Amino acid sequence: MSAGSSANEPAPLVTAYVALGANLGDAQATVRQAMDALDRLPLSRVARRSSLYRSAPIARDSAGRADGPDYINAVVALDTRLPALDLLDQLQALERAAGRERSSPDAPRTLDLDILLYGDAHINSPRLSVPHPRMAQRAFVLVPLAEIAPELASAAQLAVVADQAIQRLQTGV
Ligand code: PH2
Ligand code: MG
Ligand code: MG
Repeated sequence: MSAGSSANEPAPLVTAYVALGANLGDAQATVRQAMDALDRLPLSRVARRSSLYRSAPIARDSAGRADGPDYINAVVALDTRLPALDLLDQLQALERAAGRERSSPDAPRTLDLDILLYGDAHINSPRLSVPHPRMAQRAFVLVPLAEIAPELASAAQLAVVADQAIQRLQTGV
């Protein structure tokens, strides 16, 4: 039998890293609730959660504009047996349930859930690029990632985004 081909075998367990972001409504509550919702996804468990962080909106490229309130961001490690595109379907369903409208790439959003890493997979499909193509340019991704997985965000990578102001919020009890 070839590896991974049997319908009877469970899919392999992978640690995925998911970035959470919100800047409309009660963003802190939305991000905390989304962490709980991720833990309830089928075949999945949240293994680690970062603190919540606050930062000003950052445009996806120099031509873009990112308006609106400050973002609340966080990163979780998700142990999952969902294939990457099934995980993406689940994340998009959670975004829709939170009232997400897809107007433009940098538009304010009630909830954004991005797959940063899916094990050590490299994925380039029309729907999904992993590792996330912009993660290395964003303090709001690298700083919470470094908190829960320091081996995945080196000091050199963090130094590249050190000019981006980001505030770690006090953890509630
Ligand atoms: N997400 C964006 C665009 N800009 N800026 C911050 N600070 N945090 C985000 O999550 C964010 C952003 C598009 O996904
Ligand atoms: Mg997204
Ligand atoms: Mg995003």
